[in-house]
Amino acid sequence: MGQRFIHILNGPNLDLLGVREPHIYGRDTLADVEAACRAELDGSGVDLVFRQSNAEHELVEWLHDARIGAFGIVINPAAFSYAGYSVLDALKMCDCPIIEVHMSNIHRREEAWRAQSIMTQWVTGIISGMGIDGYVLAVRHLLQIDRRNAA
Ligand code: CA2
Repeated sequence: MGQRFIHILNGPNLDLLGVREPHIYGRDTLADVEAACRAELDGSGVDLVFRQSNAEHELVEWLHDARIGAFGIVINPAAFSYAGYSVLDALKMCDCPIIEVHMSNIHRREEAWRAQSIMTQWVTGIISGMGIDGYVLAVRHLLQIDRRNAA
């Protein structure tokens, strides 16, 4: 069997995780998220591609990469969740399980628009409100699906 990958993609402003609004998003940085996901994958034989961009077209390109190489995708589209139709189209081209993660509970935020992710209609599952644990839980779930499929 060749190399096997989970792709974790992060949208705009998430590079400031741990720096801005810690009361909502916590004090962990995106590097901490990546480390926690790598720890979860340790010994599984699965590799991680972990990326963040503030540019919509980069997420589209990375989803094209994931379409070929990934057996699972975790995506926090951040503000692209609400109007990133090119990201949604690219997600629709991926056949593997896709987990949408939001660190905050988007249904419990002051701004009602945060609850209206256009990605949710397409993704396999959504985790929201569990902080950075949401990423780790998503990775664990994808590994579980993969093990079941292999059995
Ligand atoms: O809860 C999440 O993970 C979000 O996807 C984060 C997005 C926000 O637009 C979504 O409504 C919910 C990005 C928040 C703004 O970027 C920041 C990142 C880190 C710290 C402060 C702001």
